[in-house]
Amino acid sequence: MLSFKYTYDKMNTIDYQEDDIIYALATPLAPSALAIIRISGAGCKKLLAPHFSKPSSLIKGKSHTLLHGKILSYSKKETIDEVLLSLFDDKRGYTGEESIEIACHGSLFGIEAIFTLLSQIGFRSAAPGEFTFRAFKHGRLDLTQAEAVMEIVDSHSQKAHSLALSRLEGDLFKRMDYLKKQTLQAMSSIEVQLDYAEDDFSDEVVFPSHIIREVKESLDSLIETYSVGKMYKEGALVVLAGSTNAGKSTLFNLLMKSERSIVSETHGTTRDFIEGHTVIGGIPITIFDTAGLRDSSDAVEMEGIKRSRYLLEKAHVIVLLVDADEAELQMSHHLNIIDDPRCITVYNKSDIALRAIPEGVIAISAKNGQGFGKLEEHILAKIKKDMPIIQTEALIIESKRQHDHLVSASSSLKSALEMGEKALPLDLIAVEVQEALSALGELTGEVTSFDILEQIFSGFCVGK
Ligand SMILES: Nc1nc2c(ncn2[C@@H]2O[C@H](COP(=O)(O)OP(=O)(O)O)[C@@H](O)[C@H]2O)c(=O)[nH]1
Ligand SMILES: [Mg+2]
Repeated sequence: MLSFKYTYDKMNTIDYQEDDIIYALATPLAPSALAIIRISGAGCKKLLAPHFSKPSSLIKGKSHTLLHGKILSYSKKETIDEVLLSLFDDKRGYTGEESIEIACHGSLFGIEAIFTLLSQIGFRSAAPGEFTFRAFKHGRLDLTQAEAVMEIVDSHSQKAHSLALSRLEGDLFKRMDYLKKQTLQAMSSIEVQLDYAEDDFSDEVVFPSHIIREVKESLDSLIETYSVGKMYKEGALVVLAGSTNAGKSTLFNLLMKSERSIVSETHGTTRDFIEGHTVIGGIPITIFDTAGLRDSSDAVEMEGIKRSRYLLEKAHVIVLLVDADEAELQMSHHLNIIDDPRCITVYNKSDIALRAIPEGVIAISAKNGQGFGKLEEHILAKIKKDMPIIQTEALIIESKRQHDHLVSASSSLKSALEMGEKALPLDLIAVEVQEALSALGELTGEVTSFDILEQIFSGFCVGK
């Protein structure tokens, strides 16, 4: 398989065959009912036609239509598979090139056989992200949209998915485009004055601070959304901790909605930690059920406790579970955890508690689910505690690359504003405004080096 680096190197030289026809499996390589093989490049219909049961229908086939038929072997003597082709013309479809999507049966043997045929007729297998790269090259997508494609593929919750989708639809691109135009307007107003000053020796300069301030504020509010976007993308780590038999494994199973962890009256049952995944309030959550924290002479249990402590360090939220009837005693063993701002103390076994549960504490029954909704709300509130409050409809970013360019643009504009206030010469200010423009241009991919492009696209899966 070609690496993307190779592709880019080729592209940098005259050698690059941008009109190479590329192919890749767009669905996972695993036995399944259907699989989709993507093909892109000028002339692909004509080259595939002799190996398709209805060659002229394929050649004449209109964009965005389906064609049912059979893929034939290179010798045309055998049928490889019965397929459905989706056809796209040049400048249409995902890559902006003539392309075909073959929906075939998801047999590994069949897929391999089609791949062999495609190589035999001169197509080459695509590098990771190469389809999206071509879409980017042909101006079908800007860089923020290309990244959104990957973000959609990687999303683990409905919220992360819909945020990425809005970026793919160009919301971020449009916002950036507007801010760039505003910055450019400020830049030209500075430049005009610089030219004018040369002729006229006029020293009455007008620094377009209002535009620059407005752009900077917009950039800053986008920058602020990064921590939120990152949370929706990467999710949060929640660790269940507490004494043995507090009911951590029972709660874990409740959160997982399945009997994943062994629940037992025997103290010290959970030794290794168990990891599970769920979604709370649109945020993907990784939950760890851990070994109960107690002094033990058992080497395996001690190792488990050591791992529990390690996880506690990394957690975004610690749920400290205590048995309602033994709450004070158990809490006295975990004072260091209770004092931690990430900790939520939860009284468990509310269903059988003999003692009155104090007002205001969070009480649940991990066994029958009582209080579970409230607990989820508390977990969510803890996760969001340090996150800025953002309107539900707001545009949110999750890419570190985009974040860093926004920060750099904003800091250049900040310098420009400060220099403006000190009435420093306009040509010095122009340099800062120009820097901001370049950072914004890099963000959308207008002025991005091949190294950066390689880094971005090679993170994609093959077939995207
Ligand atoms: N009645 C009742 N029993 C519970 C509850 N949560 C856990 N248990 C019981 O307490 C025992 C210890 O539970 P487990 O989840 O293994 O505790 P862990 O050691 O903290 O993981 C088991 O017998 C559970 O059935 C609860 O909310 N109510
Ligand atoms: Mg347990």
